[in-house]
Amino acid sequence: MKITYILPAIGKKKGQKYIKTWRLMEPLVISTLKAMTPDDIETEFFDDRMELIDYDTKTDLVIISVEMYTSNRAYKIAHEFRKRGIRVVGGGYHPTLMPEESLKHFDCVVQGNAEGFWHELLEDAKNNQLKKTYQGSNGFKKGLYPDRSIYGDKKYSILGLVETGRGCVFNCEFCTITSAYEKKYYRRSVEDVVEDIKQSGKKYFFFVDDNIVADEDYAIELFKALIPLKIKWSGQGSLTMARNDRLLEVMKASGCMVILIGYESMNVDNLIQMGKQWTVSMGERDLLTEKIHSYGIGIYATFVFGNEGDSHEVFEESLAFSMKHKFFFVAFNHLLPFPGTRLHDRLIRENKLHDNEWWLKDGYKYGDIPYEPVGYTPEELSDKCADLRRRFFHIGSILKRSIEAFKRQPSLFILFVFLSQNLNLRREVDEKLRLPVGCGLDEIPK
Ligand code: B12
Ligand code: SF4
Repeated sequence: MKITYILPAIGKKKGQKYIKTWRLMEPLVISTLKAMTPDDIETEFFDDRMELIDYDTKTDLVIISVEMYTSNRAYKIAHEFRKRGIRVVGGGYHPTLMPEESLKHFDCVVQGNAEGFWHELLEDAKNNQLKKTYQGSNGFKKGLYPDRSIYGDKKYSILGLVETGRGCVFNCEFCTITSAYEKKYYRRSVEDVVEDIKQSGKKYFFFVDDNIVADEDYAIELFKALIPLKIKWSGQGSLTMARNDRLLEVMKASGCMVILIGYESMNVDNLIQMGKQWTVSMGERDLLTEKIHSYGIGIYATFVFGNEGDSHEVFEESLAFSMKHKFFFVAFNHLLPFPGTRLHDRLIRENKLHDNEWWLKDGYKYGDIPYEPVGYTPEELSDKCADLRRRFFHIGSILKRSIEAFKRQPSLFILFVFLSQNLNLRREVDEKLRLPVGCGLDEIPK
């Protein structure tokens, strides 16, 4: 039997074969699935973000990993294969949260993590008895490490992606993770994380956990175990980490360069509405931010706009706060009602969505706002976010912040990361904006 893995792109501009960008991150989901696949099954992989898919490839089963943004395109890709008589399995966050929609487009839909059923699914496929749905369990499988040989000669960024935990104990209204993992957090054993890092042969890592400090005792144990490996890493975590000096100390010692923190909003009412009031009180924000910087750790700050309390001042305050702290990177995102989240349900109840299934709408573009925000038109909200990004990633701002970045972490390597990635994010502001989500597959040879 032969299986073909596919990682779909969000969409491509008309006539565009590839998404132009800096080296893309490796797709950990594909190497994780490959690691569980027995050797007697032949495999191949198309990364739709950087190459054309061969729809006429000789294969028995197509495996597509689907996110909300890639769902529309994934369905079109699935259709092309099914037209050729090939069975297609869809899994990932979107099918997990939207199984009924996904079943309209795939022969088989899987929910949750593949570890629980992957062998059963492959056996069923071999015996022509593929079921319509499979339900995964959400924890880790002991001793399972990604098999990166599936990437072949595709050129990805030097960062190795590694999981240390799955899910999150918090319950923010807009968040897919908490919906998919039902507010639970699953830890991976420290030995497995260390072994994964060793096997990758890499030096620089991105820990993909949504909140790497969700369990502070575990995080301390993990960071201590990373120290002898002498790696450099970045990850994501909540600002609450700054209340724990011991945690920051071992985090830095373990090689943490940059940590992504979701500040989300400068407006407390917005935080309450998001279910994120647990973060910190407003006065504490500056102190905790400075504390993290004082340990020589850079911050990638993210904000979200489109909540009811987002007056003009909130936009400006967020930019001023970001410039004051001279963050390593920022993301000024617009609030998006991802399907399967409490936010999506609320906006439906309040009759604010332009289309309940907005992500499938033809003509929907990256950056479009699919609801009526309070106080702005959807276009104004989208433009305001783009404007903040352009100002933060202005050359003058990059240069000013680079001096501070170097003072905090006096290393030429980190300065290189800072400059190259800030320039990359600057370019991406306009490159990604208005990318047609799930656009037609006009690159398929007729
Ligand atoms: C790394 C990452 C990125 C990287 C991309 C890396 C890459 N090459 O894939 C970068 C930084 C570029 C990125 C960008 C974005 N990301 Co991102 N990203 C992640 C992150 C942190 C880790 C993904 C990962 O590798 N997980 C580890 C793998 C092993 O887990 P997994 O994907 O869940 O796969 C398991 C199961 O789901 C299942 N499974 C998955 N697919 C399939 C398929 C089949 C057939 C089967 C059987 C099983 C199966 O089995 C796997 C093993 O158990 C996740 C959050 C997270 N913790 O997962 C967000 C996440 C996937 N990203 C998200 C978003 C929104 C984005 C952006 C849109 C952000 C933005 N505003 O621009 C962009 C667009 C990405 C795109 N598709 O082009 C959302 C998606 C939400 C949704 N409903 O779809 C997530 C969930 C974050 C969040 N908190 O909401 N991202
Ligand atoms: S803290 Fe982050 S991962 Fe956890 S529920 Fe909130 S947004 Fe989601």
